[in-house]
Amino acid sequence: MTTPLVGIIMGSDSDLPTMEAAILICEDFGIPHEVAIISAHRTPYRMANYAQTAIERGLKVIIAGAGGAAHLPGMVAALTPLPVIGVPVKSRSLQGVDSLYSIVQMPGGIPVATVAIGNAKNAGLLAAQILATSDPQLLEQIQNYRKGLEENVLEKQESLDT
Ligand code: RP5
Repeated sequence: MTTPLVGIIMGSDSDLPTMEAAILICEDFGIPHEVAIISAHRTPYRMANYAQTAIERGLKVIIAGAGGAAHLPGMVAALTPLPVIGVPVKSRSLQGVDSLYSIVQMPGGIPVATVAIGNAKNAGLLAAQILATSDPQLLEQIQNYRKGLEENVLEKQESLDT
């Protein structure tokens, strides 16, 4: 079995539809990953155990999504020196602004790289780019992906011009 390099965790199974985009990026780039529901509030000891054993289990990056009082990314970042990417999940009452503020406002010393509300796709890509700093093959895949983005824009332009 391949050791997961990216841990994709979320506070609730209700976050899964949002976090699917990060899972998809890992699948598309062939990055070994694992997915877990871990709540900072409902399962705090599970969260601590996950974060504290992350390095010894071989993880290189953690993507953590949460909504509302979104403490999961910050608490995990406090418990491991691995890079943590936070995904603010759109909440029912405040549309995810609460999640964004909870995740992005980390105190100096314990960073969480925070993407836009609901943008788990960029979290997956950022994780891939972090891994690509020591993986030339993955770096090439990312460069090809970006070429694809560029070609897509140019094709749209061409169809406007014709
Ligand atoms: C957070 O509370 C989760 O990340 C989720 O976004 C939010 C609501 O959770 P559920 O009530 O849907 O389980 O911990």
